[in-house]
Amino acid sequence: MRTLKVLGLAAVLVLALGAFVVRKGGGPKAFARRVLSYGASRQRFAARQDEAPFGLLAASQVGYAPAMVKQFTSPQGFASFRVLDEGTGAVVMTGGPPVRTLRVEGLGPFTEVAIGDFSRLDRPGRYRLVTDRGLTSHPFAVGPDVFDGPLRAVQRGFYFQRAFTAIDAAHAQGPWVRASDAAKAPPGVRKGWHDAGDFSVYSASLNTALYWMLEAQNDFAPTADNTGIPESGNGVPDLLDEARWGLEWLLSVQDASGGFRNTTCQEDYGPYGTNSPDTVPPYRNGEVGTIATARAVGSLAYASTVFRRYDSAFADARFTHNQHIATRFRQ
Ligand SMILES: [Ca+2]
Repeated sequence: MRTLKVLGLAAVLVLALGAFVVRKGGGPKAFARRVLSYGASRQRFAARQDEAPFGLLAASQVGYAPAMVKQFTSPQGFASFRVLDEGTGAVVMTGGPPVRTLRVEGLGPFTEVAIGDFSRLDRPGRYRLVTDRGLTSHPFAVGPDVFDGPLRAVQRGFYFQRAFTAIDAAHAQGPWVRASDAAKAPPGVRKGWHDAGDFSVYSASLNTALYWMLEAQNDFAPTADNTGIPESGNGVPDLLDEARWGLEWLLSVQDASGGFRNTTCQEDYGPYGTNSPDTVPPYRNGEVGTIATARAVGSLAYASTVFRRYDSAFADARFTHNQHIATRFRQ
């Protein structure tokens, strides 16, 4: 009798789970992913705050480095403002009227916003702004390390977008794993980053991302080799490892003419939100194009200067060679 009860309970549970899966869609894999991400979803929901649009002063929630220009935006004018220490409530700075106003569109009833400046606050800490008319900001940080977290998050985002590879549990550091989709790539095509919604790989967005990665490396030379990607710990800054992931796609879509392809794309797309690396059909090669080739030449030339310090063979043998071929294509 007891066994029957347990079996009955199990059957009810299975039916309930089945109904849940059917209702939410996506099958057992998607269901398992939802179960694994339950904790994070709950945490996000608990942190959610519903606020009136433009009901607060807008201060950077990323924070401000001590020496940088620090400004906030107010939906209404003010004669003065104070900066309060978030922990003690003490006034650490007072400021005057807006340094400028700005005409704006698309902000509902607001056609003008006022900009306040508190650049002279350079002591690291956590603060809040209050105007003489009583508007306040969310708390924000001033410190030399305020960009570390967001930078890491952006870099991690590129890792999760990697194409034609598995995202494994060790590096996902969470439930967002998937099997390799390398078998769906056209012959010879490797790596790159999937686009946001349709999972194709595009020359335009990939080269734009490459430019900013190389620019960041060139300007700031971040050395972090521990961001949790498969290439962490190899002695090369992880930002460059990520850039190389995009560059290798670029090199793999050059055809015999020397020109570069526009995309590695899907034949057709399902409705937005329904495409996934698991379900899309195999990819096909996009066309070779003049603009795509010009973009590639620019990226490869820039990359050859940035990579030389770390991998001169990669910089010289591949980039310079491919650049020459592509230059001939353009002529
Ligand atoms: Ca590395």
